[in-house]
Amino acid sequence: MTKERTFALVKPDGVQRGLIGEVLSRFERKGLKVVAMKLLVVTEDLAKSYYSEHIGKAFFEPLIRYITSGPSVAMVLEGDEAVAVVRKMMGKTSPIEADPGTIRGDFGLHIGRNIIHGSDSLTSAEREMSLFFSSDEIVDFERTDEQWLYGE
Ligand code: DAT
Ligand code: MG
Repeated sequence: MTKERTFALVKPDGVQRGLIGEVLSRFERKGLKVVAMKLLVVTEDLAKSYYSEHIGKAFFEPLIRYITSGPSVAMVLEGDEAVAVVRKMMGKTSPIEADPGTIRGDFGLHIGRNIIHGSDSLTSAEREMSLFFSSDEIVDFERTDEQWLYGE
């Protein structure tokens, strides 16, 4: 097993549309462990570092306005291959193209309002986790169902 930690964010549209519980519930039922979580309004400075890879693209300014437009819920999820698992559960960037059964495929209609973010690699995960959480806000613990999730 390759235990990983990844970063996910329920974006302001997900919070306003009452989807925090739905999203969290999917991750929990999958077996991913929530090891850090907070509700916050992403500031412009944080948004710009978080999305620095997109500086200069046409959608950058609207993206910054969107992500800072209201509260988001940030979390760190842990589990076997968590980075890839979360990306799969989110679906493609555009909710129009995202498969039914994925979060974006089930709840979105527009690329500029796609409900959730998830890190795309372990390197991004490390970077994003440290932008949103201090190390003492990420908690090591065992979930009692782990032996049933992973076997021997
Ligand atoms: P993802 O969120 O799937 O990792 P990304 O990192 O390429 O996608 O882009 C970050 C966010 O920027 C994405 O969730 C929504 C927005 N975005 C990306 N491409 C876009 C586009 N062509 N038009 C409008 N918004 C876009
Ligand atoms: Mg991305």
